[in-house]
Parts: sequence; structure tokens; C-alpha cells
Amino acid sequence: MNITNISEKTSHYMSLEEKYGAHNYHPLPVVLEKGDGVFVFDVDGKRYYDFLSGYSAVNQGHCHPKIINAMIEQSKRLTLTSRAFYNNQLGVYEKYITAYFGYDKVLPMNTGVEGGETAIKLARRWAYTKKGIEENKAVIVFAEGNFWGRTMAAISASTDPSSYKGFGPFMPGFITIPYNNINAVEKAFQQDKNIAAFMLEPIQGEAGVVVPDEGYLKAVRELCTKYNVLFIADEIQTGLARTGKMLACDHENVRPDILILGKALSGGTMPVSAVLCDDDIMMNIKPGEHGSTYGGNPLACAVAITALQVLKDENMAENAIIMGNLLREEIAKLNSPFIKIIRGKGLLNAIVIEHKNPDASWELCLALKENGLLAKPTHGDKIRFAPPLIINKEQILEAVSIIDKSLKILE
Ligand code: PXG
Repeated sequence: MNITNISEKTSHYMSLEEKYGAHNYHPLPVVLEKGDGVFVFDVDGKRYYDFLSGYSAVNQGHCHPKIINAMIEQSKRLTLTSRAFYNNQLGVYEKYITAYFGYDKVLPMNTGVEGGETAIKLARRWAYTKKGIEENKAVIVFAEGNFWGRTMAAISASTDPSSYKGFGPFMPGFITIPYNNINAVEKAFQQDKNIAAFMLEPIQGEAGVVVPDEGYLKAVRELCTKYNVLFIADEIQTGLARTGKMLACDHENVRPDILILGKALSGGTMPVSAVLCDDDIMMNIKPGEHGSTYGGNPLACAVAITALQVLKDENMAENAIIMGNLLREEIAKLNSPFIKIIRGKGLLNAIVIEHKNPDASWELCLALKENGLLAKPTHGDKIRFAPPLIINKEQILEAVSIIDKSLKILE
């Protein structure tokens, strides 16, 4: 398809990024300037359904008034102290979030990938001080297809060449096993006495919303307990009501030893991540051994409390279940020969496109954009459908009619 419908304004902003920015992304040709709830607006004022939600950072909807208000009010008083001093927001937030998720302690960071790094440091330190693994020998297990960010450690765990290729040498002490294969977990735990932790996405987001079989998380939990291996749940994308429960692990009533949160912890306003665990793990890190300039800053704390509060106040998990079921049902009803699979949980969904044209999912996303819905392909043939959790029935139906209309482009 020719990208004909690009305004002068749009191409102006695109060309600025092209000329002055690193080319580490390949965005859809749309330039956004405003967000409101489930919608975003481009520089020409055109409205779109946001079916990406900033990769699930904007669960609460764009510019949620309560979150924005918390941000404005706190930013007028105090934004950053560093952790060299106490501030009057951090402790309040720490009490709030630990009660919210039921852990002894939290360690505040900024981006999701820093949360992952932090969890691994905690696991390694626990392995040396508590499990009795010889120093520098700890092994962390990951699942094939994992995605947890772009740092050297994160790409060292990756099985996706577009993440790691050409960036070596890599972090030692990481192994990967097949996802959704409980035998592989037990085999790995049996083979190596030095395993400190298994770090896992309860649903693999970036891999294309890969949902494991029911019972997998529970079985992982049991094996981790049996072999004294920490279960680290990366709920950065699956967490915070996205899949229809506050955490995706809640679907199987599983409690991770270490919980990593990010993205929607600030409702898409600023980078806020958190690592939660109990004292037995957290207290092995001493002053000066980990931290970050911005981690736990008062602005982030005030924003995060409100972002968590509105998830509960507005029943976003329940809405995600209902709207997610409706979305999958309505897409299935379209009976499109080009949609091979529709899968997901709550409002974390993906379709898998089947078409002779390898660029079909990109073309479909361009057509969706033309028709007023924004979504992005991942790994070639998959498209995530993950709108903000405040979406209503009428909006789902309108979005599905946009999807229906756009699928015609593939005929
Ligand atoms: N864990 C999971 C499960 C994620 O999906 C991260 C960790 C890392 O978070 P940060 O905040 O460090 O990006 C993610 C990120 C992108 C992009 O290019 C990010 C994600 C998925 C797809 C694209 O920004 N998730």
C-alpha cells in the first residue's frame, strides 16, 4: 500500500526524527500530539483508538485527570531530593504499595529494565548469602522468547537475535529454557545446583502475547519452592489490571518471591518501576549497594500512589475481563481468513496474521491507522490489541468495525 495520506505537518515532524534521532525504532507514520482516555489525536486533529497503550503503560487511559492532578500538585512542591535525604512522599508510597501487593518491602527504580536488573541483583545476593551458592556462580533461568528491555543484562537473556546480535560479549550466568514447558523447568533445576532464580513473564508480551497453559504458573511456583529457587515474576507488561486481575499471577493464585512492576505504575506519565519482595531477600542489600538518582523521587511516589488507586477505584481489572472477552468474541465473529489466531487474557491480546504477503501485518496496521485505530506489529505476523482498560462496550464495537473494514486491504 502506498502511504499517501500523510500531511505536510506529519511529514515535517517525521523528518525531524529521521534526521536528528537515532534510527532505533520504525514507527507507524502518525504524529501524535494529544491523548484523552482511550483516544490519541494526531497533529492534524484526527482521532484514533489507542490499541497499544504505550505497551501497557497507559492502562488507566491517557492523561487520567486524577493522575495528572497528583503530578501537577506534587511537581509544584518537590520533585527530586535524591536518596541522600529522606522525603515526605517515599515512605508513604512504600507503605501503600507493599500493603497493596502484600510484600514486606519495595525497592523503587525508574524504567522496567532497571526493575529487572534489580531483581537479578537481589536474587544473586540472596543466593550467596542465604542459599549458600559459591560467589560468582549463581545462575538465573529465563524462558525462550523473553523480553525485559535493552540493557546488556536484558539482551544477554534474550533469544531474539534482533535484540542481542552484534552487542556481545554478554552477561554470564544466564540460561534459557523453553517457555510453557514445566518438564524443562524441573530438568534445569535438577541439573544445576547453582540456580538462584527463574525470571518469567506470566504472559509473554513482546513475543506476541503468548499465554501459557493453565497450571503452568502454579507448577513453576511449586518447583521453585521445591528446589529453593526464587520465582521472579516480570509483571511489567502483564501487571496492574491489564489481564483482568491486578497481577497475571493472580489468575493462578501464585505469589512470586520477587515481583517487578513498571509501565502503568505511573499511568504513562513518567518512568516508575518497583521491585517487591520480603525481608529475607530484600535485606541482603545494604546502603550504597544499589540505587538510582531518580528512584523513589517524590514526584514518582505521588504519581504511583494515585495510578494504583484509580485502578481499584475504577474497577479496571473487572472491566478488562469483560471488554477483553467481548473484543476476542467480536473479532472471532469477523471470521477473517487472514486472522489465524486471536489470543490473550483481559485486554492483553494479539492476533496472528496469515497472508502470502510477509508485510501483511504492517499493511494492516497502516489501514487501521487510516481508519482511526493505532496498533503495531510485533515479530512480523502478530499485532497487539491492548487498549486502555477504561474502554467501554460501544468503543470496543466501534474498534472492531474499524478492524473489520481494515482487513479488506488484505483481500
Ligand atoms: N519487561 C517486560 C515484560 C516488558 O514488556 C520491559 C520489561 C522493559 O521495560 P522498559 O520500561 O525498560 O522499556 C518491558 C518493555 C519498547 C518496547 O521498545 C517495550 C516493551 C515492549 C515492546 C516494546 O519500548 N516492553
